[in-house]
Amino acid sequence: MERTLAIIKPDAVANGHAGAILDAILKAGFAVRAMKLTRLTPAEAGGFYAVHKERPFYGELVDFMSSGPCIPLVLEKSGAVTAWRELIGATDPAEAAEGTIRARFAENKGRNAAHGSDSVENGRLEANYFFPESEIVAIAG
Ligand code: FUP
Repeated sequence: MERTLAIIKPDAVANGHAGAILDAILKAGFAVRAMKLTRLTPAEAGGFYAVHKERPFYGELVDFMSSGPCIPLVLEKSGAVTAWRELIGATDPAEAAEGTIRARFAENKGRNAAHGSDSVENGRLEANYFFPESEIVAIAG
C-alpha cells in the first residue's frame, strides 16, 4: 500500500488543531500506521529538511520545527502521497484551496500546519526518518 509521512506541525499542535486534523485524516480514509508526539531537536529538524539547506528560509524553518511538539504520522491508502498533498493544500495558506488543512489552520507560508511527502519514494524514506519499520503497525494480515 502507498505510504506517506504527515506531520502535524508545531503551530497546529500549539493552536489546538491536532484533533481536527486527525479527524480530517480519518474522514479522508487514510489508515494511520504510526503516530507519536515528539519535539524535534534542531539537528533532527535540520536533517529532515536538509534538501532546503541552501534556501534563505532554512534557519527559520529549523527553528520553527524544533520550537514545540509536533505529531508525525505514517499514513497509507491507495495514492496516499497525492491524496494527502491535496488535503493539506498549497504551501502558502493564502493560495491553498478552501477546505484544505492549510487554508483552515495554517498561520502563514512558514508556519503552515502540516507536512506531506512529495513523492512515493520520499514517503517511504521520510516515514523511516521518524519510525523504524518495527514501529509501523500492521493493520491486517
Ligand atoms: P511543501 O512541500 O508544501 O511542504 O513545501 P516545500 O517543500 O517547498 O517547503 C517546505 C517547508 O519550508 C514549508 F512547509 C515551509 C517552508 N518554506 C518557507 O518557510 N518559505 C518558503 O518560501 C517555502 C517553504
